[in-house]
Amino acid sequence: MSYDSAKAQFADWGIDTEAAIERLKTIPISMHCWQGDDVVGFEQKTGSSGGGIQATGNHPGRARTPDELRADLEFAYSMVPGSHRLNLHAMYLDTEKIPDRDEIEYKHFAPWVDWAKDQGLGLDFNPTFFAHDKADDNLTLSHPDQGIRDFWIEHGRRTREIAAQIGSELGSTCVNNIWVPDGYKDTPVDRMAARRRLETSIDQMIAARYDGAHMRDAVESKLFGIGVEACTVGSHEFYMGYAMKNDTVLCLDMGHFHPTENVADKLSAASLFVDEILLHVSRPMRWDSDHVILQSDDVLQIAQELVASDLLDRTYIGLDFFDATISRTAAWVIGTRNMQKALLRALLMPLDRLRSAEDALDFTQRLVVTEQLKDLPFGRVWDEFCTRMNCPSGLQLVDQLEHYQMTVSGR
Ligand code: RNT
Ligand code: ZN
Repeated sequence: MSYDSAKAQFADWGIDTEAAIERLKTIPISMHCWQGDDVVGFEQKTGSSGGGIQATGNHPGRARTPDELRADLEFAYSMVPGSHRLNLHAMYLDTEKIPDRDEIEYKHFAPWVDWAKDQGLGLDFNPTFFAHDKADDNLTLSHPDQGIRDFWIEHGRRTREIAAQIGSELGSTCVNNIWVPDGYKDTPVDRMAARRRLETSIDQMIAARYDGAHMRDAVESKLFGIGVEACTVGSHEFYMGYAMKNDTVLCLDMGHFHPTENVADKLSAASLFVDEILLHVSRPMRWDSDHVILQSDDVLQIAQELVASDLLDRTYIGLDFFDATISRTAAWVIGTRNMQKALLRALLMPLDRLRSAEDALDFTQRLVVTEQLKDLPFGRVWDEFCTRMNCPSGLQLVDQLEHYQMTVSGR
């Protein structure tokens, strides 16, 4: 089928494929650096990432240095249509002598910024509150020991300063996302004290003011993790309240809720009370397993909510998954393209027609239309988008992913 006949078929439903393609071009996705190396980072430490984060698998080709990671990223971005962002964690510093977390400075990340400028990428940032001996107890900003809290507060302060400089260098807001692993394996007696400590620590950490055009703070909640089954200090209620009270961005990770909760449903509700949302799009299979995202109902619904609730301009779309059993570059490409495909599908919905049916309580029409829409040739519009953006699709993509993997499998 030609693109023109696909376009005509959508036009019959009152849908403008050209407008959808143009809009899709402008939506950046923040690709997470940690998919490229199984959340290891460049601090030359051994051992697991801790904090209940676990990449499983041993596929050949893991990036071991910043140069290898950048090479992999350059390939991945060339397979993804449009211009996007990189989400960097503080443990991915690029420097000879590795400073401790409370000593990091902008200069340790400057090579990333130069590279991002060169590649035309935006950057986002994250303090790293795990994979460190001062986080071994799964307590950081809420640790009962003031000295440990101060260490992590200093780390967080520095990441904000770095993020602000990155944002100003690149002329693009750098979101600095705070996630801490803090919690208890078994039922604690003083949840309140732990939560008070977390609140006070974050207050101190984010006290310095930066231009919102350069950096924004985000806070990420979690239901539970391995090792913190009984209580996560930074729960959803905690951070929903924190973000509202302190005007930070609220981060919603799709793997951080009960598996039957619908994260898409939260977007309209939360966005009435916070200005901006950061998404960590992920695929929790039975738990927060961080599988590569698919064009699954959850992801389609997230995209649909962003479009239907008009939230695209105040939502930062980031990805958060890591799978070490498959090609790491392919994982990035598949996941990022799936997010874009979900957005394309959402942009190709006859929203006015569906809204009128809903307002008239004509739920039959709403259902018939949504189901009929599934037969429209979305794949043809996607291919057209890829062609216009000089990106492969179909068998060509399969070949190129396989070929690149072969070039790195000797690592
Ligand atoms: C952990 C959180 C967090 C991390 C990254 C590496 O459960 O999802 O976002 O995945 O910071
Ligand atoms: Zn996350």
